[in-house]
Amino acid sequence: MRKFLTIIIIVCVINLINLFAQAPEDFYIIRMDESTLRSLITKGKVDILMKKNGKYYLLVDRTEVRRFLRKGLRFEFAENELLPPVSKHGLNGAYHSYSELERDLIDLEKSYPEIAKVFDIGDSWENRNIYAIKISDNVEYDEDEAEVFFVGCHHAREWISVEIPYLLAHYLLLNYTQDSKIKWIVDNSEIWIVPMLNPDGLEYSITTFRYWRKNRRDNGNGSYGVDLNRNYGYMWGYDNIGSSPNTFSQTYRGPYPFSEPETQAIKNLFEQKNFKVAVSYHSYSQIILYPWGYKKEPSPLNDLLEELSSKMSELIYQVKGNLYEFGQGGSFLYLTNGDATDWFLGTFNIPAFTIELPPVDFISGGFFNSEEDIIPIFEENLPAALYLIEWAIITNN
Ligand code: 0X9
Ligand code: CA
Ligand code: ZN
Repeated sequence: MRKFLTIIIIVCVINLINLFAQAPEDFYIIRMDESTLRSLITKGKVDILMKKNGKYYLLVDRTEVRRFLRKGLRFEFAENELLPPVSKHGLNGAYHSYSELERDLIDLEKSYPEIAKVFDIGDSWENRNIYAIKISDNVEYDEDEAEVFFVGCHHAREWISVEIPYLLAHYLLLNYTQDSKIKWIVDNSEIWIVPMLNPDGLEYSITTFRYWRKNRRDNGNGSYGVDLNRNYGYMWGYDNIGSSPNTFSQTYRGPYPFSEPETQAIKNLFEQKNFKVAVSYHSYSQIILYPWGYKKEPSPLNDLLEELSSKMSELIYQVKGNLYEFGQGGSFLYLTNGDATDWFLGTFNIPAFTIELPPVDFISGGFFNSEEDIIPIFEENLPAALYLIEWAIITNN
């Protein structure tokens, strides 16, 4: 009897250690087979990281672990089996870390002082700068030209979403003098690009926990982070399906709208400018989404959004034959409230898009894109980005 008790205690202790030591703070990677996963799927609710050797890897928080244990689901903790791909170039390889982005943006400004200017539009919780680069002729002046907006990295682990807007800036500057179409675009618009909205989260995903999604607010109860893409002020907290009031949740919406310095920075910029169109890059899924996210009914701009995304999808397809499907976020993917694009459209009445970059699913890599994929993904997205800027210029006149 004594022996039996001891064994039970040891098993409990091991489980407790697993619970608290597998991942930093409140997240765990667990592994399960397909039938277990099927019994659990309620659309959009499980965070599947990838499939490997026939098993599914999920990112779950503490409350979910408890729930699964109570339900008697069969799963194992699997933290150590999913390490980030090793790279020769540095901590996050060919992807930009915070300081690499800072360096490269400042380099761009130095190389193209007439048409590029870097702005520090706000500070993160951990005091990193949130950088915007403005690209236009007479860049020092706020001219009466179509203003357009591109942002990446609301979500820390979506590393590819930093590279696409960064490379867009790079491409426009590099080709300004060589390519008359690019010169026309740059001369007639003011292009604002924020490649890394969530520098704290990004750094945390590089150094500590690859699957980190939120920012790094200390919620004061042992949990960290607000989902920046649930913190915007339009229909914020509309329901608990599209965002969560629970600080431990991956989609925690924050204590109030724009509670985060990162979303504040975007709010301030939008209040000073007069943006005509906005794009927010994410990964993964290879789809183009537009508002509403908070409900399934179409927005007043639905026809325009439909037209622009179908054109973008076509332009992307023409580059390498990759199909980006498109549709309204709330009906095509899942419901979200307080996301950036709902706020852009709901507050400023402009077309706004979430572009979920490749890969298409978790079986093809999920949040991991190999370094070799960065340039091809940029190349296929470039014509769509240019098309939106041109559209903004033409409709501005
Ligand atoms: O959930 C999100 O914030 C975005 N997807 S991600 O996997 N990158 O986190 C999608 C936001 C788009 N809006 C809706 N689907 N409603
Ligand atoms: Ca200008
Ligand atoms: Zn995202």
